Amino acid sequence: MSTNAELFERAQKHIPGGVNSPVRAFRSVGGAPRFFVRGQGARATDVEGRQYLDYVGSWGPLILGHAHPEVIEAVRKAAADGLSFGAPVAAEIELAETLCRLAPSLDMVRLVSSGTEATMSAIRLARGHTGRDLLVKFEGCYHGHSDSLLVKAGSGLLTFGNPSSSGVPADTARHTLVLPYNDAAALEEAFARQGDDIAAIIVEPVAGNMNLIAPDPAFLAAARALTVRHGALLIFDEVMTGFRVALDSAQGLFGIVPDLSTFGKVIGGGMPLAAFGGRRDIMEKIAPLGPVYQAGTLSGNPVAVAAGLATLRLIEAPGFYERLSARAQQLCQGLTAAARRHGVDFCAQNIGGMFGLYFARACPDSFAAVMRCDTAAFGRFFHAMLEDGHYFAPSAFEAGFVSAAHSEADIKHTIAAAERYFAGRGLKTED
Ligand code: HOZ
Repeated sequence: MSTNAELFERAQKHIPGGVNSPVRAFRSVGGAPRFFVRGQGARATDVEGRQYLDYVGSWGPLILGHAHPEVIEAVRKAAADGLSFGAPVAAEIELAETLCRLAPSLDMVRLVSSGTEATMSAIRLARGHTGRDLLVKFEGCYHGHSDSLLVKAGSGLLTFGNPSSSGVPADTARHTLVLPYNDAAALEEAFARQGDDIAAIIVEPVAGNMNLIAPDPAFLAAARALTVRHGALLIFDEVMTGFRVALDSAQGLFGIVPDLSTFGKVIGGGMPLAAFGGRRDIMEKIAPLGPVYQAGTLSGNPVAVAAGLATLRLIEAPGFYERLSARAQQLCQGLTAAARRHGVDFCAQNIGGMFGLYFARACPDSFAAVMRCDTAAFGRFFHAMLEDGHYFAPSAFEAGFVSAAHSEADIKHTIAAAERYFAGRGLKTED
């Protein structure tokens, strides 16, 4: 049997950095990534046979935990009937109908295979619809890895301190205007200056790729009002928040109806599936109805659609989000209280089933504030918890996730481990 370290060494010979997505590489916390062999409920087991309570959940999709029997059964059944047709299947309609019924802004949706495809296509559509090029995004927000979006982005780019990717043509980057998150005044100024050239604002309605930053309601309201006033579109990137913070997603939770939205993660139940959608008059601009082109061989893949439908059916159960939120809140309040008892500058907060952990006295409300958190203290905490069997995201700039499979006892177990750590290491962050 190979160890994690051995597999990591082998992986690096033929896979850049040994991983197929940079934030998995443990670079900012050090050490070898865990190579997982199986997951069940709230727990995942690595190649060395060590079991972890999993607070990453595949970076969000696993809202029901690992290998939920109904999801696995749906996948098994769909797979037995054929993996792909490159032609329509009836289940795609059911998924589109379900998404449109649950998310307030959706009249129509197009299914794709990844969040990156969804955001890239939504932006092309916004540009095609408005006939404008300029896109507004916010510093620290991450919307996948298409060219216009890799400017001052979050997630792996922030984790590795290189927030704008090389390889993006300057001519593309100049069409992206980057503003501070949660700053309604900066948004007002930008629209006063260039409002009639702006095709769209794209925003994570809860920022989840620079750790978790809760939105200021006035900021989201300004984004909505300004886009309406200037004939631009508002795109909510709900790849992370969709069906994660509430059954009607962040747009329902905050009562703001965007023109276009993107979804991923939860809607695929762990399979590669994402979507973009919105107002009918805009969505009808997509080929074959309109001039904006978008396509994909595996779009609407029947196995992924089956996993998504099974997941969506289960999260519609009454009380599902109340229980999920209560678990995430139990974790955040418990960790914060444990840290405070031992004089550690730490806090945590959740919105629905997603949460943020910060080595700081107060939960940050901006990119600048999150950058002041103590990342070295996070790294030490991360490794201590990992050693004890609690798997958090290997970066101080990613949100965490709780699933319906996490029990009250699981959360207590994690809080108790953190308390032991805080008791032994009453680290104070520097002012
Ligand atoms: N974009 C994801 C984090 N926000 C990471 C995806 C992955 O590494 O799997």
